[in-house]
Amino acid sequence: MIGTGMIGRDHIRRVTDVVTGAQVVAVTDIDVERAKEIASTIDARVLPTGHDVINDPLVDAVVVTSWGPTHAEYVLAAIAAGKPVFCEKPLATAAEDGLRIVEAEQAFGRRLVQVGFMRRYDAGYRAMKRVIDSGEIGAPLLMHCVHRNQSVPQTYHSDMAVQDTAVHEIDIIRWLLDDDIVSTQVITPRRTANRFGHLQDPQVMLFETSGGVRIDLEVFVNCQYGYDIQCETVGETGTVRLPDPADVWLRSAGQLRTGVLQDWQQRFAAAFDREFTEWVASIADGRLCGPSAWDGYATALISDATTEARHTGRVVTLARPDRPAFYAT
Ligand code: NAD
Ligand code: ISE
Repeated sequence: MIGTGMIGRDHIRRVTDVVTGAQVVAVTDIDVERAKEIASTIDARVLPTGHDVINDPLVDAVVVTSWGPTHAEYVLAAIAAGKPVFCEKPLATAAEDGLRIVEAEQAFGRRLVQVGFMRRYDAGYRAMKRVIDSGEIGAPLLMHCVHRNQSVPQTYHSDMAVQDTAVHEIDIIRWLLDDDIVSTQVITPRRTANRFGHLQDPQVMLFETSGGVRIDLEVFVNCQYGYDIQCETVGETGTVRLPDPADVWLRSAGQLRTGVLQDWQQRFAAAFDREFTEWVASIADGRLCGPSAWDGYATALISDATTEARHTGRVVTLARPDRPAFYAT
């Protein structure tokens, strides 16, 4: 495990307590005390750097949960070592690094990389995909998406609204519609007072796929009230939308109310568990089948174009990249 911050610790707990067939044997973090603290609870070794973890003879597979800009370096090193690597999103914070990864993996000759797009393992998104694929709502025409976080730290900057946050929607849109985004635009409304001064929050992103589906996405990462993910697909003869996470309905003091989840750990806990269980099983089978380096690269292309769209205020178009046969699903 490279990076023992919030999600690193959550995945360490998952590998240790939930998944069978895997054990965390080595961890690292540039914050050594943080790495030592978690290592002491699971009897793992603390190694000086990510490269020491990757090249350690006891390490069969690598999980990268450090900050986004460090991902590509570690994924490339894992490919060079011939070891399967699970990389949290984003695979790369610049598309040229994503391209280097897909080229290195193809040169190696076998899939080694899986990207942490866990929404593909969420029961609600899976049900939505079944409905779309069944043709029950006719051809999809529009999607309305909302991605709200309660708050973000000062280190979160405006480009992260797409690189770190909207990248989840970019991936799930590609997966749900089996299509790519070829046009992107960003609209910047009045900023919330509940943000650090440097941040544009909220942002509205407008995408179009090569098949002409139009998508609006609200990214609002300081919404205060909770963690709220919404998605509705509008087709020719019907619509399908994500269910809200189940919670009890409370009738009390003249009110009827229910709770809103507060963070991604709660909202996607079951999806993360399934993602890791299937990833470990696929390594044992010798056949990785989850979100690929190509998915990571394709999302980075759209993410870069969206960043350009916000910086220039223009609509940015991009060509649909040709997926190599190596990444055929
Ligand atoms: P975090 O800041 O809590 O943790 C990141 C950790 O990485 C820190 O402990 C930091 O010291 C360490 N680190 C940074 N550079 C390093 C390096 N070169 N080598 C080793 N350690 C290094 O951040 P987080 O919230 O845990 O996010 C980590 C990654 O996981 C990000 O890419 C983020 O986008 C992703 N993430 C994904 C989801 C999801 O829903 N799938 C949720 C949260 C985070
Ligand atoms: C974080 O890294 C995640 O991946 C969360 O799912 C997302 O909601 C949040 O905005 C990101 O910063």
